[in-house]
Amino acid sequence: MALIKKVWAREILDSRGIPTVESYCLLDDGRFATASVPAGTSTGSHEALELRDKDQTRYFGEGVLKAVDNINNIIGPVIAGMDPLKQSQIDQKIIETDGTENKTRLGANATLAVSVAVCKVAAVSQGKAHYTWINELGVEIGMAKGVKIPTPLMNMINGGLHGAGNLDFQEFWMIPASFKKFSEGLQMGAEVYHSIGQNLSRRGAIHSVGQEGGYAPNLFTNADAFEVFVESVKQTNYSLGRDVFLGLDIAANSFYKSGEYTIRDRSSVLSDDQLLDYYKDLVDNYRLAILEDAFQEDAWDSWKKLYNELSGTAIIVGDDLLVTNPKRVQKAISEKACNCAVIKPNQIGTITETLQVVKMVKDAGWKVLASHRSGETNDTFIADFAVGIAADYAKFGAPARGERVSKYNRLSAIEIELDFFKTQTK
Ligand code: 2PG
Ligand code: MG
Repeated sequence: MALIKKVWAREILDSRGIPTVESYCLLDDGRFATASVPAGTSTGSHEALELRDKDQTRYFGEGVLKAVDNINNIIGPVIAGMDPLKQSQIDQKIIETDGTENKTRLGANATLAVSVAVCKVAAVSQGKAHYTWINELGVEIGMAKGVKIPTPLMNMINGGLHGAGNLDFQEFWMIPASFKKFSEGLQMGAEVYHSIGQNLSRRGAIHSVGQEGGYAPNLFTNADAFEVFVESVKQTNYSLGRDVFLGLDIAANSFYKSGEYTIRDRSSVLSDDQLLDYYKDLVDNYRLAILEDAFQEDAWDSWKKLYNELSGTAIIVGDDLLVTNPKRVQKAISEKACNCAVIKPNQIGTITETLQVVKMVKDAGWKVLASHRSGETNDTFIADFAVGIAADYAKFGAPARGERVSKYNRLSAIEIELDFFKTQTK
């Protein structure tokens, strides 16, 4: 079996024009794989550390040369000679070499770039698809065998830290429901996306796009964005509440300050209870099916209340609350704070740790939502990862912009591949 010969890295740019890490893993039989890591804009404060140079003479301090250096001079030499099929041993070695709770020595951007490159090269060297190998790694730690194409949550309107500054909620998703094949769901998303674009043009609402390719319109309130959404769906062949549903990543951290939430739909600031009442109205009025990060990341009591009152009607998702961290996920399971977890490998820093969190989430009977970041590259690994862990949902942004559609298109390719193999085994 081929062993790891050399690992190296370089600094590249992500979709926001901000540096990120790309790594390269070479085996002694000449096979290799590269991996690049995404980065968040609205990051949770409990995420593993993304190491930035803070050298103000380069990229306003956002360079990642230290992380690159950590791969070239620390992680690479430590895992050279190891068997790439031993993902958990390699990740364990990286975790021990880092030796900190939150990857503060090496940087989660360095550790994940290597962990993913190893995972990919292991798949390549066995002639397996990435998603197949990821599923096998999951089975190794006790997850069920079997892959699945997730339902896409397509981000049509961008606000919050991803938008142009005039909507508080970060992501307004269209969730296809009446599709049989993933490719049909994707088509529904693209059609609704164009309908929203035309609608915004008619209203004269500026519709440049935000960080994830959704429109970043010039509207007055968050409720206006819902109205545009509803009208736009009516102009397609689909009906809201039957063919498509709406969902939100509220990313409430971004409009929370000192115990209060400020949104432009209300003239005065809102307490947690008032915000919860507002959400109840939204769920009733707009058929909201999924709500992510409805409260700020440490408001555990409000999360529990939200779960109690709305989990019968909508799926309650934690992202900044959970940050793909086993301790926070365990707490949320015991305290009944949500019933779906966003899974972002770069929030924790290795593939093995991410899989362990996925297992924990599934064992609790929760839904799994595999997610990209707002700062992306054209690496499509997260699409394979979503299929390999049999995620229920995946969000890769709008059905537009290269770094977003590359992942949706990868899901369509996997669908064709899976159909082909199904017919072969009949
Ligand atoms: C989120 C993500 C991805 P960011 O909040 O869920 O959509 O945004 O990567 O900026 O944290
Ligand atoms: Mg989020």
